[in-house]
This record gives sequence, structure tokens and C-alpha cells, in this order.
Amino acid sequence: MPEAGGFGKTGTVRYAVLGCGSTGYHVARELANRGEKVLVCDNDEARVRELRDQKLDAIARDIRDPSFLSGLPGFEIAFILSGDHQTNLAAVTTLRKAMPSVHIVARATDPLGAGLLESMGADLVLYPQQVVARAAIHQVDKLHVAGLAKRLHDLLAGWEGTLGIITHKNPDPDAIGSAMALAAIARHAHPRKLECRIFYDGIIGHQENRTMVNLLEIKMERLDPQVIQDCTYLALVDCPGPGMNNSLSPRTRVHVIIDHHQDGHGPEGTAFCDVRPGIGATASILTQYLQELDIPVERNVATGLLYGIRSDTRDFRRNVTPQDLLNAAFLLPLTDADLLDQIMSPSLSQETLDVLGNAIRNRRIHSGYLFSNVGYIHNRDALPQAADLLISLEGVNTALVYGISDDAIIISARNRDIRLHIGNVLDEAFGDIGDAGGHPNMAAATIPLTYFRRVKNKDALLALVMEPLLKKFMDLVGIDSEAGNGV
Ligand SMILES: [Mn+2]
Repeated sequence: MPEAGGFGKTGTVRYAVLGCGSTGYHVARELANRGEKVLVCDNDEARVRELRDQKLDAIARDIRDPSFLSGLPGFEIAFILSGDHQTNLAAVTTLRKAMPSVHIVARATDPLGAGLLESMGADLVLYPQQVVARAAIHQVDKLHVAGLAKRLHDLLAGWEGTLGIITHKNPDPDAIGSAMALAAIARHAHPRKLECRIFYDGIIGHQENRTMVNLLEIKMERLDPQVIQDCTYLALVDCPGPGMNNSLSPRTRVHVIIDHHQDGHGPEGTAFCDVRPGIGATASILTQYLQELDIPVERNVATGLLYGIRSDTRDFRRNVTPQDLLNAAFLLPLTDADLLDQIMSPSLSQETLDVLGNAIRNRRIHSGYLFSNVGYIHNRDALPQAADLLISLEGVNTALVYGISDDAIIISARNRDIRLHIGNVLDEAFGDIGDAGGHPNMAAATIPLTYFRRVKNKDALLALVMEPLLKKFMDLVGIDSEAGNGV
């Protein structure tokens, strides 16, 4: 058996392709085309001559033979690609023993053989049939998105008048960035005949979101029923339907829906609907459209979209998919890095600081659950920030922060217990009396005060209402609310 150190006497190459049938040949050719030095071994002398004729560095060796490495130059990465399972298994065994640090990619001839190759020391096992299936599905997905983008573009190109783009209530960067991008697509499709206006309701509360709107010079108007009358067409971004996280009546006819939330899909008659719960941000979907349509992306639109993807995925740490990363990579060179930096590091408002302070001070922890009452709040966007902060506390798996505004009780929840879907729990606990739901790891609920709006002492009202609500929540997740001692 040759020593690992014995290689390299005749020079070193980076890659070796061991077993050179059609799969091996394609890998060797691809590497050679990239200018890489590749060593090829095959036991068929005639095949070796053929490969040499094609300017490949080929040597006749039977890779089943435990001494096949003797006299070969050293290499760092080996592709073991013959069409025979026993041959590949023998080669993996020999190679792993002789060259412990070499990186081994081996071909399986059936799914069962894959495990065996791995157990003998292959770092990566490829089963070509599966590789082909995945590539085919990836291509079909890409075709599907290209088709969607084109359909949206064609639709917009046929419209004249005003397109009202509506974000969800209290819009976040994903909603705002997506609205900007949809307006850019509409401008491209129909530059003179279709005017775009962006609407929102609630407030743009988070200091970073306000900075985004100011620095990117986004014109956003308040949504009121009268203005909606002025629009020829309506589009919803980052919310799944009329009346779902926006103040439209559920019967409002909307023409375009683009979203990534789980619940709901476009009502009948929606001209264009793309709701993809699998993806990390609506801004990701819009980025795909811009890419597929080959529309030049303006600096402020690219910056808005990238900020949308980053903030919805909490900087690529939450609900992120490979597609989100690809889209972010596409946007990065088109963005204004200084501007993004300014948006992401705005000054903290006094009120936000107070809410964070209250949330920290009033926290109560029970069996890994943290509850905190922040009392009366003016700016509801401080609440998710408080929840984000408190979930990072040691020993806390789930954080529920709640407060009261002039017209609603607001709950913001974060969760890192994988057995719990906090969105579903909030929906079950509060869905019958308000708007509640979200993702497995983040969720929110808004419970309107209706008749109790006029109650002056909001703090007392909050304590009164929350007691049975928290009990219901605790019963659902299975903590003993009695032992919780007034949690
Ligand atoms: Mn979103």
C-alpha cells in the first residue's frame, strides 16, 4: 500500500476522476474546460487511448485493485464515478485508507448503495437519477416564475388609469420594498398610461421603517375608502387578500395579490395572484420578477428590496430559503450600501426606549415562557422590538409581550421551541375575538376594543381583559396557570 506522502513525486493535480464512463467523462470535460488539471483513470485501455486523443491526462488502472494508487500523482479531490457499485465501493475504501485527507465524491448506482459509500468514507454521494430529477424540478420552477413575471407584465401593459398598490397594515420594509418594485414593473410595462400610488393604513412606526421611507423618498398615502374609489386597479403586496391584515372590506375587488404568508389565497376573479408561503419575503418574489423580466433596477428600488428581504428574514436567519439568498446576491451590487447603513442604524425614539424598558422591567418567566405587560403604548411597532429583545434572554423559549393602544390590545410573540407553532397557538387563543396568527417562530394578535374604546383607564382595562386571555393561552400550551401566580 503506498503512503500518502508517496504521491506527488510525479507532480500534483487538484482533481482525479476514477472510473470514466459517460458520467466520469462529463465531469472530467467540465473541469478541463475550466482550465483545471484532471487525472483520469479507467480500466479499459481502449477508452484510455480515446480520452488521451481528447487531450485528457488518462491512465489505465483498475480502481478495484487495492494497489491502483501506486505511482499516481497526488490529488485533493477524487470523483469515483464508475457505473458499478462494487468497483466504486472498493475504490472509496482504498482511497480513504491511503489518503485520509482527500475529498471523495462517489457515485451511487441505487439509493441503497449511497449509505454504504458514505459509511466507507465518501464525503459526498451522488445518485445521478436524483440529481437529474432535482435539476429538472429547479428548471421547471424557474420556468414557472418566468411565466408568472411575464403574465404580470403583460397584464400591467394592458391597463390604463391608476393602480393603487396597498401594503399591509403598519407596513414593514418587506411590504414597502415590494410596493416600490411593483410600481417599477408597472412603470416599465406602461410608462405613460398607468399611474401608480402606494397606500397604507395604520402607522409607519418602527424608526427604521420611517427612515427607509424618508431616505428612499417613497411617496406613501393613507388608505381611505374615498381614495380607493379613484383607483382603476388595486394590488395587494405582502398580505394575502382583501380584509386580511389591511382595512379593505373582504368584498373589495382586487386585481393583483403578491404575498408569502401561509393563510389564504386570492379570491375568485383576481387577475393575478402569486402567494408563495415557502419564500422568506415578498420582496424576494418581486426581485425574481425584475430579474426574469430583465428590467433595470434603480438604486433606491434595489435598496428597498434588499432591506425588505434582510428584515423579513432577520438578516437571513429566519424562514430563509436558497432563493432568498440568490435574490439578495442579485440585488447587492445594485444597492446603495451607505444608504442601507443609514436606514439600518437610525436613532432610537424616546418612546421605543420606554417600551423596551417597561418590557424588561415587567417580565415574568414561567416554564420557559416569558410574559411582559408594557401597558399603554402609542407606537405599536415598539412591541415586536421588545419581543425580539426578550426572546434572546437565557432560559426563555417563548416570549409574549402585550400592551394596549387607544383602540386595541396588541400582542407580539416570539418562539424558538420547535415543538410549538406560535402563529397557530395565537390564532387558536385569540382568533375568535381579533386578528391573530403568524409563523412558527413569530406571531401577533390585535384585539379591537370596540365598546371599551372609551374606557379612560387603559392600564386597568388591559389587566382585566388579559387575565382570561392569558389563561386560555396557557391552557393551550399546557402550562399550569394557577402555579403561574398571576402571570
Ligand atoms: Mn413579508
